[in-house]
This record gives sequence, structure tokens and C-alpha cells, in this order.
Amino acid sequence: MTNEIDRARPAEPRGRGFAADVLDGLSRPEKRLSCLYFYDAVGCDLFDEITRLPDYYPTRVETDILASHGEEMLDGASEEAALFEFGSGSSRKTEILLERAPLLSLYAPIDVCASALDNARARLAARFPHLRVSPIAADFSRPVALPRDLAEDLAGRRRIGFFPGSTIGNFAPEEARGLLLAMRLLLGPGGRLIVGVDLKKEPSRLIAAYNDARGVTAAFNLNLLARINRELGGGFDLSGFGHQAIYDERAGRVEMRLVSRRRQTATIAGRDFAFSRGEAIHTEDCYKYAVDEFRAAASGAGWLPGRVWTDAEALFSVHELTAPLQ
Ligand code: AVI
Repeated sequence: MTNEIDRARPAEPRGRGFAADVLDGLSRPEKRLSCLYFYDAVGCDLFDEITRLPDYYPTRVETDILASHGEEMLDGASEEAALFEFGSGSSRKTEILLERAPLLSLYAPIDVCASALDNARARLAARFPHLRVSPIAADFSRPVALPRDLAEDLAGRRRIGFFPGSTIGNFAPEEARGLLLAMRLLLGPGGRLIVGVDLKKEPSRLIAAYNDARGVTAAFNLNLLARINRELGGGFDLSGFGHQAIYDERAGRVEMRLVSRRRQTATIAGRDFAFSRGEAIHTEDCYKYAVDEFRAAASGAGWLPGRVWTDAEALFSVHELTAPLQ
């Protein structure tokens, strides 16, 4: 089991710390930075702005699906159940579920954004006074260590996982399988996972979502270079790079890159990185699935696929997965 999870380590540079991963990624023949590093405080705010853009339909459509079907998704969730969320961000979507499952008494959001966790905890504590909120500041794609008091509180509780936003799409299929497997182990036999998955569709709609008219996604992508300048004393000239989002239909994914507008060199931690004109840094993949493709992927990670909820335009899907008892 552990080996299967380990094999799911991403091909992209992540896991050794920001500085080491950046130097590794920019030293590769095809330069690459991990999308994990989008989410510093500035990046979290920009992402929040993206989720409210007219062009970025996933948040809006998924929110509507949750509002219409949230009660069914959590049916049977008793007082003893605990809700885990993977990559919780602002926890706004969770609020929709919590409103519909008033008996749930424990919520454990997991996110790399400590500031977002703090804000969410304060808001949810005020809104749901009976709810114990136990935030875990961690990268959920790596094994998550549960704080001792939380582990004790979980004893005997049924575990439900919530993984919205199509964040699963930011993992390559083999990594996604490893992640789903790790979630199944964390949630335990009989556990349930509610996962949001963006659907394959007309490429123009996808491109607009990742290259929005207001340029917020471009700013989000470029913030990665700004973060390197801020935190690692990097020398990137941001005006020398442009945002690119393309849809690779064969691979079924949107690919984001930062493309050098000219020949230039950036110095980071005393090391020079040369860029030719048009050379790209690959920053993110966003895989899109057909409903049956995702169900097959989940089965491959040992889950029993259950109900699926979609919108009328079939833009987005929310899947129920159950972990077998044995
Ligand atoms: C977080 N994740 C699901 C977003 C997505 O759609 O893949 C990240 C994002 N990248 C650009 N826009 C949004």
C-alpha cells in the first residue's frame, strides 16, 4: 500500500521545500514549477478572486450542485460523523454542506494556507457553535499527521471526506490514483468521499476559464515568479513573461505556462537561469474527466463509485465514493 502511495509522488518538483524545488524545477531541460507554490498569501487572495470570475465556471457551478444536492450527499451523517476537507481554502463550499447536516459535530479542514484556515475557523465557529473545527495546516497530497487530540476525538466516528473544486484535476492520473488511495485509507472502511470533478467540454470554454478576460489568472500565474523574488531574493523581471493556457485534447488537460517574451537571465540564490525567447516554464496541469472516466479512476483506487450529481449543461460533476467495509 505504502509503495503505491509513494509511487504517486508527483513528477513535478515538490516536497523538498520551496527553494530546493524551485532550483530543481528551473534546472530541468523543460523548466517546471509546482502549482503547489501558487498559494502564498497573495496567491490565495488571487485564487479567491478567480473563483468569483464570470469566466471561471467551476466554483459557481459546483456551488449550485452542492446547494441543490448537499443534503443527499451527506444523508445519514449523524452526530458522530466527522467531516474532513482536503484543500479547504476559505471553506465556503463546506458551509453549504454544514447547513444541510446540522448533526455533524467535527470538521477537520486541511490546507497549506494557514491564513485561510484561521479565517475559516473563526467564521465557522461563529456560525455553527456546536461544531468543533480542528484545522490542519498541511499539504494534503503528502501523508497527513493527525494532531493527537483530533485523533482521540475521531475514535468510533464515521469519516466523510470532502474534496471539492476539481483539485483532483491538478494531479496527473497516476498521482490522482495514489491520492484517492491515501484518502480511502485515511477515511477508513465504510468512509465516504464527496469529490468535485470538472468535466471535459468545448475547449473554448476551458481556455476562457484559465485565461480570463480580466487577467486575474495571468496575475495568479505570474505571482509564482513574484513569490520567488520575494522569498528567495530572485531576480525575475515579471514584465518579461506572459501567461499561457492551452487545452491538450489528447491528454484531456489544460496546461498553464509562463512564457519568456525575450532572451533573458534570472538569478536566484546566486544561480543564473537562462531563458530563450518563447521558452516556457510549465506551472500547472488541470485534468478534465468524463463521468465514467472518473468513476473508473476511483475504482482503480479501491473506491466503490456511487451517485453522481451534475448541472444541466454538464459542465461539472460531484461524485460519491464509498470505501468497502473490507
Ligand atoms: C485549485 N484548482 C482546482 C484550480 C483549477 O482550476 O485547476 C487552480 C486554478 N488554476 C488556474 N485557475 C484556477
